[in-house]
Order: sequence, then C-alpha cells, then structure tokens
Amino acid sequence: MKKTVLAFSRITPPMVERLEQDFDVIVPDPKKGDIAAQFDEALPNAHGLIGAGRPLGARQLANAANLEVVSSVSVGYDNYDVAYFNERGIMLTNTPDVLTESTADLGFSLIMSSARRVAELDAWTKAGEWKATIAPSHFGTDVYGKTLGIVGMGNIGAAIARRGRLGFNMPILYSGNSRKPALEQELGAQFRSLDQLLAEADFVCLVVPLSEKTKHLISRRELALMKPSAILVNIARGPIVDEPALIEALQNGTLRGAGLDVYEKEPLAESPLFQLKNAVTLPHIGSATSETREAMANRAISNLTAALKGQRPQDLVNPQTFKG
Ligand code: 8YV
Repeated sequence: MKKTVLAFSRITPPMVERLEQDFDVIVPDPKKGDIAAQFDEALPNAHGLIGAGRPLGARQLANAANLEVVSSVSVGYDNYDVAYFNERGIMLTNTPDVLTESTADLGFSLIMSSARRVAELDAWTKAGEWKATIAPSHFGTDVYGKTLGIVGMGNIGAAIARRGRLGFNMPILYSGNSRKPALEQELGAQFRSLDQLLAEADFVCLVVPLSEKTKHLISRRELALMKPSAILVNIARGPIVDEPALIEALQNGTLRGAGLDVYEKEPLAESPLFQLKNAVTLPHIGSATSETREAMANRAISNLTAALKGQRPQDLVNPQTFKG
C-alpha cells in the first residue's frame, strides 16, 4: 500500500506529479472548501508532510499519529518545533545549497538598491517628478570599496561576501559563532565581535538563522552602534531585528537606510515602513526565482521520498530521528 503525503502549503502540479509516482498525495484545495479543515482531516493518515511557511509543533501535529517526516521547502527551519519532532521521532528535512546563490543575489540587490535609491527613484520618475536635472538631494552613496559586514557567515553569507569582495572590492568583516579560516584566506575576511562589526561596517547584512539566541539580535542598542551613514540589510528572518526600533532609526536618520526582505509579521500588511523612502521593502523573495524554487521543490521531494522509503534523507536536520 502506498504511503500518504499531505501538502501543508500550495505545491506545484509538477511536484504533485512526481510525488504521485510513489505516494498517495493530498493537496488541500480552496475550491473544495476550507483548507484548514481538509488538512486536519487528512493529517491522521499522513506519513509525510511537504510544504513551507507554516508553524508545526505539538499543537498542529497532535493528531498526526502516522507521521514519519516533514519535508520543508526552505532552508530555514525556525517554523518547526525541533525538540517536539525529536521527542516524537519525526524526521525534519530542509533544502540548503540550492538556494544559496539566488538568495545572495537578492541580498546584494538590496545593498545596491538601498545605496543607489533604485526603488525610490524609480517610483519618483514614474510619478512624473523628473522635471529637471536631479539635485544632490537625490544622490545615493557608493557601494564599491565600502566595508561589508556579514552577520552569520554561512553559505549564503559567504556568497554575498564573495560578490562584495570580488565584484566590488569591499573589505569584508564577519561575526558569528565560529571563525572561518578558509574564507579569511579566500576573501581576506576579518572576524569581529557583533558590536565591532556594527560600528565599522558601511553595509550590515543579516544572514543568521532565527533562534531564541538571535531573536532581536539587532535592537535599539545595536542600531545605535551603527554609523548614521550605514545601511542594514535583512534577508534572514524578521524577528532578528526589533522592527519598531529600526523604523525609529530610519525615521530619525540615525541610520541611512534599510533593505528588507523579511519582517516580524509576514505578509507585511500595514507598516510605517511604507512611508519610509529610505527603506526598500520586498515581499520575502530571497529564493524566489523559477530555477531555484524548482530546485528546492525537487530537493524537498527527494528528501521526503528517501525518508519514506527508509533511506537517510540528504538534508536531515535532526539525524537522531533516523532509524535506518
Ligand atoms: C522560503 C526561505 O521560500 O528557504 C528559506 O528559509 O526563507 C525561503 O527561501 C520560504 O521560507 C518559504 O516560502
């Protein structure tokens, strides 16, 4: 008998087709009524869950008696209660590597667009405001040769640092839990404490996973350490930054600008950020290219399939749950 896979967010038709080769697949469909009700009804029979963007823990999974694996179509796994998964022996997989370069591209585009006010001046031009040669009040700030601070030098952080160092001649600073001798060698990257990095960098790029330790890592005190001419880029997770404190710094001009892809609450419905010309606000698109989303989907399907066939999945977050 085929095992059952339940999708907890929308998955594409090619994903469904690939999964159906091995499994019975249930994808809650808004056309058939309440999605949450369909999910709850299918959950007790599900052996595997696949999707992204939905918190899963004791409350949501209490009825998932047959659940063996949750395959997340994301690299970050802060949505999942890993301690609970471990207790239940449920495997959790993610999709690292395949999104590294796309996400780094997005991080770098936030650096560029914040510095050169790309989004703001695009809106200004389209509003018909360009009536004479632009004034110094429209000038941006250079990226080339400025100091880039990477908070969290993992794969994505390193890919952003490479773009900065090799493409833009930027001295690289980084902070985090461990030294990276290979990157120090490759890019001349220099390790700093977070406070030192914040004080020295012209661009601070946040690329740390969200955890209890990194929640509000950047709060009022940390923002005050940054140069008033500096730009903060967050492509990691919203709660890493104390958003009201950031908004205040942007309003007061104690920080030049921010490039944001993530927020404390998503989707970002209403926010004082919408009034701020010095904030670039993107709708969490770090990995959102067709190629990368397809690669992530395939990686997630491979992880799920391996787990449900008793093989060790390539990207197992909690190895102690593998009983192979
Ligand atoms: C995901 C992300 O697309 O991978 C991650 O951790 O943040 C994004 O790439 C998103 O979480 C799910 O839609």
